[in-house]
Amino acid sequence: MFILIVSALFLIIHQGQCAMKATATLYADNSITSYGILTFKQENAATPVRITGLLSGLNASSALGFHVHEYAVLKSAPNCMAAGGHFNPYNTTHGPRTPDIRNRHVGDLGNLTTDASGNINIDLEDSIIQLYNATQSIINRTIIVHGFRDDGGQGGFSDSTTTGNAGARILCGLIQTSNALIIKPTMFIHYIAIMIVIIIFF
Ligand SMILES: [Cu+2]
Repeated sequence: MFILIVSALFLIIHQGQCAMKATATLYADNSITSYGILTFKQENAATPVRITGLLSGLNASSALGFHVHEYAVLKSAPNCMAAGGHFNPYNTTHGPRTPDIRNRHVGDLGNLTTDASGNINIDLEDSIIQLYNATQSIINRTIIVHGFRDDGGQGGFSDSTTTGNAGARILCGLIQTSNALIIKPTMFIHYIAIMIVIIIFF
């Protein structure tokens, strides 16, 4: 019983403090061919989301637009068009991956650049997208890699200010939470402290 109470208290205290993690497997449009898996990790709601992963089999030495689009797609053989437009809860103008929300959509993540073999080793951070349950959460939305460079709204094309003139949706994947929260070492210290306090007072 003791343990149950302590565990319940512990979970309440730590809700929102555990790191959150999500993953997305990227497929070619309407295909079951996977091009790699991306991992999204955020320590708490006030820290950036870190995106890591390896994508391969793409055109060599190319900048490819990279965005979170609004709607979910199927986990496998996704129809990338079903993801709708850029995730843009604040109705802002399209822009580059900047910490200034006034000059981008929440889902605007700039470009990925492939190496000479057509691979991308992704490791980037963004301070606007969220994994926590907020207006900016990207969970159950779709990550998309486009065929061309995102001009960040500056290209002067008719779709520069909406999509960055990034071209076709070549890869997409549903962003899903990973079931396990990441337990930090400090949480055990808090757990033991709560146990001691309860034992002393009861
Ligand atoms: Cu896009």
